[in-house]
Amino acid sequence: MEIVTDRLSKAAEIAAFTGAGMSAESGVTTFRSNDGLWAKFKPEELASMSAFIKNPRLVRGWYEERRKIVAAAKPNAGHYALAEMERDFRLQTVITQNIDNLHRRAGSEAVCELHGNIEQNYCMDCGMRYDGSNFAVIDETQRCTQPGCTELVRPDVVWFGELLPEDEWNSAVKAAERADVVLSIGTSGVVFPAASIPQIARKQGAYVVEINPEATCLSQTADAFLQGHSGEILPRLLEGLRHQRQQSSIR
Ligand code: BV8
Ligand code: ZN
Repeated sequence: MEIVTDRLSKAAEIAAFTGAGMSAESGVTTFRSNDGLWAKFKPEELASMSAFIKNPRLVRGWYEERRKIVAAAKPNAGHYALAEMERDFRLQTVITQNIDNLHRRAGSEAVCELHGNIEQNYCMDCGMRYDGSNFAVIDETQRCTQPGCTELVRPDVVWFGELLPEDEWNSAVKAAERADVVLSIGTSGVVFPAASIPQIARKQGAYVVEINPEATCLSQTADAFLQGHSGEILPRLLEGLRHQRQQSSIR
């Protein structure tokens, strides 16, 4: 832990790359651990355009259920630690695969949402946005209510087989290429191209730290592996940074 804190205190730029494990302690189930969301369904069955066209009601029901879990969830100590690292230290960007908005709700400002945001929806034809309160206007058929438009309204998330939003992806790659240290937190590193972010950073000489209770396919290429829960490890790293700053100000 000390070596990592030391690296973080010396870094000119830090980036965080987060996955579903980041939100596990907020009660938002992950995708691949045994109680994960996918455990009940196969990803292509639900998080894909073909699944949505085939059975919009099933896919909408799944997102409705997850939206409720996310709405009831609160950012955990890990989210708040990253927000404070952005405010008081040199964390430049949070690159997240998560669609639960918990980083922003914890106060992080520079957030790249690679896979979209579950609280946002849009009409597949006219593009009309249905976010938050006005989402309720869509009746059971979940069709657009704009005059003359009857197209389906879909969640503003990236489904399997869909391209990631270009701006988000480009800013994420830029942040990874500039970072001296990357914290890869709570991700199994299975979903691409997002999972290539730590490698992109490493190729530019970044020091990559993995934070996860279990080893993953990213572990071999990480420079440090902090085994444990992000809600517990990130506040300790923040504490260490504060302590180092205090020490250097006394000297
Ligand atoms: C695309 C939004 C281009 C929807 C999601 C190579 C290159 C490019 C593409 C591919 C490729 N190989 C395969 C592909 C196709 C595919 C893919 O990667 N498939 C996988 C399954 C093999 N990729 C795509 O389709 C992507 N698009 O490639 O476009 C293209 C387009 C057209 C034609 C050709 C090419 C789009 C992928 C986006 C899918 N959308 N989410 C929704 O959420 O409903 S992905 C979904 O998985 C979530 O975003 C999730 O975040 C993400 C990744 O999972 P993780 O975050 O890692 O979560 P997981 O549960 O797996 O792991 C949690 C970890 O946390 C575990 O390790 C656990 O130990 C740990 N943990 C648990 N508790 C804690 C903890 N860690 C810390 N603290 C704790 N307390
Ligand atoms: Zn429309």
